[in-house]
Amino acid sequence: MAQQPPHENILVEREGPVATVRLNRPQALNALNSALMTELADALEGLDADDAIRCTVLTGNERAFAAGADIKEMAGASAIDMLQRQRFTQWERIRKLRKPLIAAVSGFCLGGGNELAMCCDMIVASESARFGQPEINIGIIPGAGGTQRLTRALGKARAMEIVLTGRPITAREAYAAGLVTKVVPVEVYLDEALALAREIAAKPPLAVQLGKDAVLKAFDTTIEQGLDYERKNFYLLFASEDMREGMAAFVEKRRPDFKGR
Ligand code: DAK
Repeated sequence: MAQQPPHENILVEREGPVATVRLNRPQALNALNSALMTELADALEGLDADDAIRCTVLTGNERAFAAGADIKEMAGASAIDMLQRQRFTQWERIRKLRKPLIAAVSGFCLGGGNELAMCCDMIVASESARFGQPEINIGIIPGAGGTQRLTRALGKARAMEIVLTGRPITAREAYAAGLVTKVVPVEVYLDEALALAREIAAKPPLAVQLGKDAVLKAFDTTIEQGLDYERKNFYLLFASEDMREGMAAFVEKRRPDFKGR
């Protein structure tokens, strides 16, 4: 793995093929300042490039996944400052990760925090999680994908309500609306996310990667282009050793040993 400098705003742990990255500014409800976002993008890219890691869980703490971008950092900024800070770069780096990223969310998941959770491939939520885009209350709108991803996930009517009222929804509402994968008691939300990560980490990594890639493609293609894209990823997997191993193991009634090749 590429050497990474020590982090001030996040904690990174690894256990076998699963890494956990924890947002760690509890005094500010994990508000996403520039330093945190840079550390996060660096760390996630490092894990994405690490052959030993197959899935990552991104979490906060019980009280907050993240309460949004750091308002204190943004408060004095001009439009040109915002443009020149180029904060979208870090978000783009996270959006382009190839390995699966699971958000384990408890408590406040607001503004940029919700946008970050929605950049992840799945969300495991504790019953106490609250998802919202309260930017309207401070005179702005979501700036890191909230209007687009919420609308795709929940449909226009629910997305409009969330973006225009700023009112958060509960974990159960988020589940019913299709935003989150599962809702579990607060005591086990991280364990559940880790169990999901371990389950995915045991699958053939190339198939996982190309499956993620194909699902994400559905957001920006016509059905015709999407089906064509899926088919090409599907064919490509017939060039993998893991496909031979998976099918041979099925025929021979044994457990497959996937290598990621
Ligand atoms: N920024 C900075 N500090 C925050 C914060 C935030 N978003 N949220 C909470 N904190 C700080 C509080 O200021 C407080 O600090 P101290 O006063 O103790 O120093 C501490 O965290 C604890 O918060 P509270 O005392 O307020 O705790 P409560 O339980 O009373 O209330 C709350 C919790 C979540 C309801 C409340 O803190 C709150 O309303 N927070 C703000 C939520 C919010 O409006 N979020 C949206 C922010 S705008 C971009 C990418 C993304 C974005 C923008 C640009 N680019 C790529 C360019 C995203 C924008 C946003 O997210």
